[in-house]
Amino acid sequence: MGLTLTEKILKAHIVDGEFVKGSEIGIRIDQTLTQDATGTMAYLEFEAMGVPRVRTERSVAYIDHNTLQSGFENADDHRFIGSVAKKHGIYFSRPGNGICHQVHLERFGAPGKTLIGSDSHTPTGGGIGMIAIGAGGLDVAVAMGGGAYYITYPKIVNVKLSGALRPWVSAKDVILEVLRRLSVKGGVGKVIEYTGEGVKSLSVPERATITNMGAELGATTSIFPSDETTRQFLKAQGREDVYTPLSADEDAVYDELVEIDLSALEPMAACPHSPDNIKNARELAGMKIDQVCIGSCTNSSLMDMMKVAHILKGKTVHPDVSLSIAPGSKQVLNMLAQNGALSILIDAGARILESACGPCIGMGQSPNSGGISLRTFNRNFLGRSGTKDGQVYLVSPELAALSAVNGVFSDPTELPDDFRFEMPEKFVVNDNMIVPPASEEDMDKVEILRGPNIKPYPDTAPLADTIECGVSLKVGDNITTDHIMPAGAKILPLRSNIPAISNYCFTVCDEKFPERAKEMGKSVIVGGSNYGQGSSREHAALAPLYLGVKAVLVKSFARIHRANLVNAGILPLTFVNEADYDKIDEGDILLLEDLREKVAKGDTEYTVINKTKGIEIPVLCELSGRTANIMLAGGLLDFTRENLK
Ligand code: MIC
Ligand code: SF4
Repeated sequence: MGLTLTEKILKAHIVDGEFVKGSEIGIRIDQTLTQDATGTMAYLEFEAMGVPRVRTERSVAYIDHNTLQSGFENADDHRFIGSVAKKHGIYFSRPGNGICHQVHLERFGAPGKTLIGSDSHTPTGGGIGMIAIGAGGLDVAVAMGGGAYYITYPKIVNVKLSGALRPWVSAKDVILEVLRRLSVKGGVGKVIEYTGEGVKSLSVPERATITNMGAELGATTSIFPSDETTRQFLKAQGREDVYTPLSADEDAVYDELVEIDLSALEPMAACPHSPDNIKNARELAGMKIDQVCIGSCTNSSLMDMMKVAHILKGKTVHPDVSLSIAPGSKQVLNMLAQNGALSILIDAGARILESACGPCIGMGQSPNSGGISLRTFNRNFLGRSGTKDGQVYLVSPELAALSAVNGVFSDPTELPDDFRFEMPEKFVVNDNMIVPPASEEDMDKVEILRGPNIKPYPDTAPLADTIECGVSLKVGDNITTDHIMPAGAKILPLRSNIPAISNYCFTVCDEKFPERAKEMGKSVIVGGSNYGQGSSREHAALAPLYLGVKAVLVKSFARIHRANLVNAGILPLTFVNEADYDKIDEGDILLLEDLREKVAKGDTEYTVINKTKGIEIPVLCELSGRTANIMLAGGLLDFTRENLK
């Protein structure tokens, strides 16, 4: 029986477990990446493990999320990460060099390699045939120390592409179509593998747009084959040596099939407040808009920017619209400057931002009250833009640019078919903003620079035998990590300080939550399905840990967040009968007994006694041998320390 591409790469990297669907496997990690908003914590964790030098083939620390520097905190974090990187063998991509995923694709990614990154959009690397997975910072720290990364051996979905996109229909529309069909939880436990004749018609940046936003499916990752297009892209980056052709076997067997005829697609938008709330552009055409933001790791390649420049050429941004543009990397910005396109953008009235995440994570450019904002980004969760009632639509760069000129939501397929873009034979390569680490001989001379806002990892304790405490919060379905641990210009600078950032935990849902949880001392959170979707931020587990949350009981979890809860030593529980969700209210006192014995024995069926209501509720706690030991130890940090001894 033939193998899928995913299986081929996983097979070449498996170091623990059996190749059986649904079981836990450990894979060797070739490359890691971190960004600054998750990086400080990841490097504190790495330091706590006591490994002197990273054991990966390549580890890179990027500074891209938190670049406003409105106080000393960000700059301190940047210096801390830079110094840790230098000491421990990690390449350091300085602020200004670009968004981690864009730069990693350009400068470091390699077909057939495994990459984990402390950012959920790490699957961008799937655009050149990598198995690239988003993970919590602690998992990345362990991988840097040479430890395996554990995933559930995934189901593999074959998204078979045929045809080619019509003019002004975009790679963004491909992933919006996949989201429309599968939903934000449709990818959980799965890898999305793209195959078929249609693949050939897509350039590497287009493929990367699709794998990047595949994160919104909840998928483990997404991957494209590595083919002649990949070779040319790598060659143009001066890295042809890392090219290797890779694809699934002809007779590979997939778990699911999704067929998409690219030529039948039309421009689409993900409407507020979920990436799977899809409408065709036609239905929205004419709607007045207030803001357009172009950029982010999803759509900030040279090709995207050239399309935008083509549409803006000789035009002026509509008087009622603010247009901001953030090219994804120094390479892209530099090439736009050299070929004159930057001048076209400036001339049209675009507000050029630095090559960083910026508005995507609420670092500036929040829309006006109730404002309608078209963004080429990947997430439009409630409040993420920084304006609570902001209405964010996720669209392609071409749709965004045309709408910015017209002042209303516009369908770009109305434009004349006169845009041609040839991928450059050579990109402008200058890695002067990537600082290599100190040599092994010099590493001891490097001083770690710690600012006063950088606080240690919260206290942990081995799993208690009994949990008896109240429900501090009950929330509904599709709770995102932006609900649990919001970001934005005010809160992001606190990422290195768990006591301080925990004061904002869940405040999007309930402003009183942090105070109440602290008063209760210990508590349980109850939630609906797909709890914790979105980002990889382990702060969404560390802040609850700091606030005394002992268990989270929900209908279902998103992958990375569940792993982060286990890593933080918080018990992840799911209802056996979803209807039992209605049998618990905020304030109820819950009791779980004999936990240590049950976890150690690998029992999965537990009973929650709702003492307030006098009822018993069956729940599942699915921990395998390894995750059970992590839980017993009080989290992955303690577990790793014990195992390193
Ligand atoms: C995001 O897009 O939500 C982020 C900000 O990049 C996060 C990481 C973080 O919260 O620091 C992610 O995607 O993992
Ligand atoms: Fe940055 Fe936005 Fe991409 Fe997250 S999704 S890495 S915040 S650009």
